[in-house]
Amino acid sequence: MDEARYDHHRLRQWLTGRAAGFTRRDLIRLTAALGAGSAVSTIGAPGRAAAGPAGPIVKPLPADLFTVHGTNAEMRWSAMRQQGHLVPVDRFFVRNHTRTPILDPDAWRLTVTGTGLRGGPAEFSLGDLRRLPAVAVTEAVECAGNGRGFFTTQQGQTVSGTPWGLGAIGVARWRGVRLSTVLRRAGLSARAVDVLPVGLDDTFVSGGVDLGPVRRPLPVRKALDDVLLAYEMNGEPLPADHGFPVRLIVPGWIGIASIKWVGRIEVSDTPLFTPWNTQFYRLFGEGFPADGAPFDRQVVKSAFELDPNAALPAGRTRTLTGRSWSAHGPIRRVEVSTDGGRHWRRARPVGPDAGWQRWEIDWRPAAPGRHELLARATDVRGHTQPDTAVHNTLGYLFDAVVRHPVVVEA
Ligand SMILES: Nc1nc2c(c(=O)[nH]1)N[C@H]1C(S)=C(S)[C@@H](COP(=O)(O)O)O[C@H]1N2
Ligand SMILES: [Mo]
Repeated sequence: MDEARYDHHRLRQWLTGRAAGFTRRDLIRLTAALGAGSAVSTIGAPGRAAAGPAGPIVKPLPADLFTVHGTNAEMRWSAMRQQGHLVPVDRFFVRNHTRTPILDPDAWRLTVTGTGLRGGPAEFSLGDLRRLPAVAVTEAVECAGNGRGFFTTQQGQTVSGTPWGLGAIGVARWRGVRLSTVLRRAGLSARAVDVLPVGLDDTFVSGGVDLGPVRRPLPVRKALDDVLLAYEMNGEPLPADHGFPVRLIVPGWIGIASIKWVGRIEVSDTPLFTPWNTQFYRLFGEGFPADGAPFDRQVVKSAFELDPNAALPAGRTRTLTGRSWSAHGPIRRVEVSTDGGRHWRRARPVGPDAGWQRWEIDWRPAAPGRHELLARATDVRGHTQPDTAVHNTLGYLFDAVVRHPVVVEA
């Protein structure tokens, strides 16, 4: 079964009450009464250190590297111009529902529990995980709402959520243990269908309702495929803001799947529901089902390594650089327009395609004034960035070509 079909199947089970006798009304009632969803129990704070950080994010957020949106920090694309393939930690975007918790790695434990195990709960220390076979991957983490701001600024539409530009993505080298290795050691049963990683950060309160800890179920098929429990990022221990001591990395899927500060994993023989796969991270609005359309994967996007309204000198050749990416496979082609979309030229690929494809193209702007740069990528499966993204009320999956303004100076 593919991802969308699985989600449909899961939703049908839920609607017909086969999800452990747990209905949508139960979810709403429980959420209101207990301040938690179905899978929440006592997720105390084992390993949580006494004092938290002063702000929601621990690392410095200098204005030349980040744009801050509340508890989140977006990478400025100009900060990647002189960089290699990977995004250094000092400029990697941060998406926090609440705030970065400071966890004690010695006290930290990963507990694996649930009806999808053959036996009782299993527990792993950080040392236990480090002794298991390690794998490393170069993968993107990208927020489902990356580019959301362009629904408004470029398409004149209303959406809710953080008004990200294109900087809610980063590519890093992640090292850790396969989730499949840990689940099998924990005694995974053949009847398991869903895997629910639960974060150790504060519970998330939305509209006055405590929705419990950040958590979103994964089908067991994905969990056993290519998901990592990562404890290193770019060759260093995971930084606090990115999930120390251990986070999930779920290749190709929207950022919310890659739960940070994971403390517990519930494995279930019935489908699981949380606000993060029912209320959020579904496509709502005109043309979508009332329950919302499910999605897990990212779409094709491109960005120039320039600030909006960057100043470029007239009459001098400039190498424009950028990156394009798709969750459906490598990028096959990137076309760039320097005249607002009238003419297109092929950009030159630079380096490997892993997480994203870097590219460059020369441009000699003749006339001073305002110009619009456009980059449009096509992936190996033939997905090309459209002129307009499909509107949805929560502003996910903005894949349209972004019109990037620059000012050419005499
Ligand atoms: N526990 C926990 N995990 C989380 C989140 C969170 O707030 N809490 N945010 C999610 C979202 S929405 C995204 S886009 C990614 C962001 O990862 P980063 O902050 O390392 O860039 O983490 C995901 N994992
Ligand atoms: Mo996200």
